[in-house]
Amino acid sequence: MRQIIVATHNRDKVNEFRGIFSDMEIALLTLEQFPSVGAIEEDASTLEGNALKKASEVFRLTGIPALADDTGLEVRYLNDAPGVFSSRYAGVGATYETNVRKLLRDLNGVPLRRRGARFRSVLAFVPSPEGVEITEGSCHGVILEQPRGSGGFGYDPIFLPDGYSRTFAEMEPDLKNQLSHRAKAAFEMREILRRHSW
Ligand code: ITT
Repeated sequence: MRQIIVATHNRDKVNEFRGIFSDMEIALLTLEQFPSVGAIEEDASTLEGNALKKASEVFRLTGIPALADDTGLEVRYLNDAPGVFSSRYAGVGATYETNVRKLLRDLNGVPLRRRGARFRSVLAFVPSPEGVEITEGSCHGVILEQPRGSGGFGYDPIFLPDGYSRTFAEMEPDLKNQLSHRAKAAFEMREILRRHSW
């Protein structure tokens, strides 16, 4: 079976990729199986730059075709912040909870109609030094005033996708995996993976 290594240290992302690619004949390896691959600094100024850096570095270190994801939550009222800084919005040592709390503080008193936001995921697939593939997906919604639900991860409890009455943290994982930013970018990537032989 063909193998891909998912170039992330985030287990929640790995779980989602397992769901999204479950019907494909591809074995997904993770960085847990390659402890020598340490943290990769995300110092690019764009999601594209960081995704490409993570995938290229993991491919270079393991020799296995690598798939990376860089995701940002862009809040219109905050001029698209936290964006590329979504994982460290609350500063050094930020957690999902402290990031959510900071975002709710920054939006304190802002009415729902002005709390529009979108998640944006960029995926980079590096199967060889020359063959780089990039896909992107986004999902629009609003940032609620209070967290709701215990599923998902990150900002999911405060993100209500447009057209739905449940937050990403309140819906079944399968539903998030059909309509999310990551799912859309991954569906496009599936077509690319089908065409590739390695
Ligand atoms: P890697 O770089 O190792 O992949 P990371 O957690 O640092 O892991 P990102 O920089 O792409 O990954 O993610 C930014 C943050 O955005 C992440 O830490 C979560 O807090 C949040 N996030 C990403 N995807 C999300 C999703 O589908 N739902 C909710 N929050 C998400």
